[in-house]
Amino acid sequence: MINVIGLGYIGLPTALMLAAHGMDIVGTDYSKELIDTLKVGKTTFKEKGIEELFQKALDNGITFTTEYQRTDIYIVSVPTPYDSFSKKVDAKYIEAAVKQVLAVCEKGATVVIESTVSPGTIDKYVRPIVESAGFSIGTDLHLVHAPERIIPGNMVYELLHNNRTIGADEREIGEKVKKIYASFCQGEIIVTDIRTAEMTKVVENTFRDINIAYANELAKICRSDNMDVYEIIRIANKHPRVNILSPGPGVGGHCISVDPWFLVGDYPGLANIILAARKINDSMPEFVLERIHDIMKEKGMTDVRRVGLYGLTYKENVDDMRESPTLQMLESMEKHLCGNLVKIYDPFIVKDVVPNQMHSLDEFLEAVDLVVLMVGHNEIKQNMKKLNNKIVLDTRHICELEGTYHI
Ligand code: SAJ
Repeated sequence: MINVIGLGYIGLPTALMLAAHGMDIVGTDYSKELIDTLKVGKTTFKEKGIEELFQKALDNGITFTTEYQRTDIYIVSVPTPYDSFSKKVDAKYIEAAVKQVLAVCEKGATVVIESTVSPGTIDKYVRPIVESAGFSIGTDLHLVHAPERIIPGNMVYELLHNNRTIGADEREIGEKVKKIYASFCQGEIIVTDIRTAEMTKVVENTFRDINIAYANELAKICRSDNMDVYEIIRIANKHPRVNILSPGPGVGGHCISVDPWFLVGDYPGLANIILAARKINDSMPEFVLERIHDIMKEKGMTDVRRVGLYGLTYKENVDDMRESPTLQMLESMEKHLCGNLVKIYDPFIVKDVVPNQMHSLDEFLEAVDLVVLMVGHNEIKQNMKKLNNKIVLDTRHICELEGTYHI
């Protein structure tokens, strides 16, 4: 039996996928509310293909509980925030999970950490907990790092098809865990040591952050000299070795906007491009605010209550708001005492989470003159014509209506 600990955006699909492929799975989460929801077969977030996967997993006997189980394999998938002061990984949730595993596990158990961690975290934070509980690593307990790589919005497909990394300092344990993931993963599974796996995962997300920062910096450069950044990127990308990403209102989500900080925190003075990229990406919400200000001035608009932000999530077609650029913009507007005046709408966020949240696209459009497209949800792409008589600031390059402003 495998006990999957932490049933969020990564833990749940992983548990379901393993169960759907014949593994004996029990999922554990500290939230009773979440467990009660899962027990009745309901998903807690929207994701393509997850409902079918859930059904298969239920058919194969997956169970959910708030209790840690006595078993020989644990997969830990809990959040790893960063300490905003030191910029280092905050391993408190991993530490808490490992302590609870140690309280119930058999000697000889394997603990697989899926959560993203900075290089050296498992050695620095997990090893001492295990050893002080009287377990000897390598005999009484085996440690593995198997970082996930799936992209929200296409998780089920990517779980099946992406290549994976398994980090284990004991080769045979790495091979044993590889077999578990190979039950569903059709990609290549590379076994390496723990520290290399930790570093590789952080490096992947940092690579993307730096590439997005380049696109964002180009957007600022082009804006300053009245050039069309999208046309420039489109043409540059015709070069066989150039592939510039898309500028946007900032980098959100709990991965790409967080993981590069681990390298900045751990390697001060060395992680220079990485730090510069973070700063550029973090400056984008403020840049969008400046654009709104300029457009309002140009159009003679004075009432900020007629400004509407479309999209609260960190990217298109997901319901995840963590580190979302829209929330960062609202926070910044709060400082100028106008954060509670603008109108907000997102079809993926039905609960009221910010002031002036509208509940349908029509209600939203009725209430505003300037629409700022923060996210490219399919809903807005399909209804673009409804923006015909609006002033539109498109931060995602999805609107082709004449007169549209861009970042
Ligand atoms: N973004 C841009 N321009 C782009 C691409 C993205 O502004 O050209 C923005 C998005 O709008 C979003 C943010 O960047 O706000 C991040 O979105 P994303 O789609 O690039 O990535 P995530 O955070 O959803 O998922 C990433 C993925 N990592 C990489 O592609 C290297 C995924 O594979 C990881 O599993 C995931 O992080 C994770 O959990 O670590």
